[in-house]
Amino acid sequence: TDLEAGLQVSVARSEISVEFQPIVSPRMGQVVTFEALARWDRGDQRVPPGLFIPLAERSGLINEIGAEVMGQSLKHLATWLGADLSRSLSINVSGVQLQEPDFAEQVLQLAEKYGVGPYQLVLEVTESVFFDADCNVIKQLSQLRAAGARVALDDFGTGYSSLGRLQELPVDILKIDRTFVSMVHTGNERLPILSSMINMAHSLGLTVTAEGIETEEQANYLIALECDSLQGYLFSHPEPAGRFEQALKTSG
Ligand code: G
Ligand code: G
Ligand code: NA
Ligand code: MN
Repeated sequence: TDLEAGLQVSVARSEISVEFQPIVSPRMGQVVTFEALARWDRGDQRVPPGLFIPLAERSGLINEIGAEVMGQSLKHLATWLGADLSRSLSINVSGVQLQEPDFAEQVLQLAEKYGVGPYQLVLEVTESVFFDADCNVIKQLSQLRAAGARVALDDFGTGYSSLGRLQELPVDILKIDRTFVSMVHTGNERLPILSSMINMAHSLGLTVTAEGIETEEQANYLIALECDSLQGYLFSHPEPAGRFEQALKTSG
């Protein structure tokens, strides 16, 4: 299609960029890490990732896009580590990338190239990467975890996994999907599903991040449930790296 041809051209010209969204600690809102998010500006129009990522997955371009995102992200992380702006980075990984037999090796080599420790990386995957029970997916994730990287289960609660199945998955962090967070509003005081998810995750030894925090009320609610970190427009929209580096300079 036209969009697919356009994406191919943009990838070849290295026109895919990356924005970063802070993930903060409940204590004083300190930034603990950033999530890297791919951006495609087609001329002066930004194509949403929800549109071009699935397209890239079908055409196989996702491998090149993933490598580009990983390279740009690690380069920024390397400078941020030096300036103590962030100690780690979360990167979204598609199930298609995890089907490559040398995916883990490539990530570890890139990390080494930029002087980043594997333990400073979080790979975000969705439940769907586990559906096919592809041995290679588990193998790649296990290799990364053995090297010290962490795996986050993204958009949790929107797929088909039960809380019970969590136990079997090779993950370290649970990211609660923003549809659950958006249920937190005045007049909706009791949300047993949220506390169940967080308690279950904690009892399995996982760390919990809540996505899509837009109000103080939502932040306070999730903090009261002992959520470990928070992400959302309340703290910051995704922004180009320069925006955070600027803030670092002005804060001295
Ligand atoms: O940034 P935004 O909310 O528009 O992202 C929409 C979706 O695109 C999210 O589900 C996000 O995980 C996905 N996405 C964004 N960047 C990347 C990327 O670099 N790789 C993959 N695989 N998915 C991404
Ligand atoms: O699927 P994933 O969790 O990777 O999606 C991340 C996307 O969610 C990003 O594209 C980002 O723009 C979007 N996002 C981040 N914070 C918020 C928020 O507080 N509210 C809404 N509606 N979207 C958010
Ligand atoms: Na994601
Ligand atoms: Mn995410």
